[in-house]
Amino acid sequence: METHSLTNLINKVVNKLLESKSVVVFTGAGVSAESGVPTFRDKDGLWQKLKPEELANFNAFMRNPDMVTEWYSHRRKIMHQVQPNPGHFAIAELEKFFERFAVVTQNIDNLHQRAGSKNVFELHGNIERNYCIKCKKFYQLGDIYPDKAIYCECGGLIRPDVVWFGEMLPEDEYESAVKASRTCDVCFSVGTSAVVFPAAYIPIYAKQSGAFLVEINPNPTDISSLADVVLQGKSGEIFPLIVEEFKKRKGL
Ligand code: BV8
Ligand code: ZN
Repeated sequence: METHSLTNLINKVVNKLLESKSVVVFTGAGVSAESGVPTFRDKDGLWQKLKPEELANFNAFMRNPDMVTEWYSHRRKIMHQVQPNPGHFAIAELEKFFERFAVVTQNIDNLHQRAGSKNVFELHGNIERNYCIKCKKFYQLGDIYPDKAIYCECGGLIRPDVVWFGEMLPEDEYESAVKASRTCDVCFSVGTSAVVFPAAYIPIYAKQSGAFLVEINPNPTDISSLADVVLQGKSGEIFPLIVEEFKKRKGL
């Protein structure tokens, strides 16, 4: 990890990108912070001062389906009111220049897809999808935001299709993400505290497989010491600078 000026570090990253064929962008809640979506562990935190582990888990849901259903409705409402930010758009733009490019996100907010990213692996699910815990029937709630538990015609409780603590990640998404991380030339870790596993293995596998690891985060994290370059700052400000310099160097 070097402590040159931001410009030097961005040039270092762009030099690497120019000689690369395959890129992975691993993202967490921080990439959506500038869109107005609250992160988990920053000071502004959640809607209630409960820990995510207390709300984002199956037992909490079975104990209090009304509260957890209302919490997800509240978060879905925010996600419907916000827009992707320049960081999401810059990631979507960079994808166009690489035949092998994957966004591996821990976010459930759909903002990467809304910004135009094509190859997105959602390791923790997507808040727009819901399903009945009994018959597994899928439901799209669209613009209804139930403030208490909702039930399927079979009588089963309907839950969000997100990965709660203690739950397995979607196998195919995770497998594809691990494969991409093991074969990429450059891996970005953007807006994540990298404390939740197994998702946080992605940048570690990339580094272990010889990728150039770039962290973009205003604060230090558990993987900062692993990164080849740490760009300290907001992703909505930094990622567009990287793409701008990259396009300039390609004469675009
Ligand atoms: C699993 C989805 C086991 C729902 C989330 C005991 C029992 C079981 C498992 C465990 C256990 N103890 C530990 C574990 C493992 C556990 C875990 O890792 N716990 C941690 C807390 C220690 N993991 C699990 O339980 C996983 N499953 O292990 O299953 C198993 C194994 C085999 C068979 C069966 C079961 C499942 C984990 C998934 C949990 N679901 N969310 C929802 O969203 O509601 S996790 C939640 O935290 C988020 O989804 C997010 O994905 C995750 C990480 O948070 P971040 O995205 O990093 O956000 P955070 O707020 O932390 O950080 C934001 C960062 O952005 C900060 O660094 C900040 O500086 C930065 N930032 C702020 N502004 C900006 C910015 N960066 C850039 N620009 C800005 N503007
Ligand atoms: Zn059902």
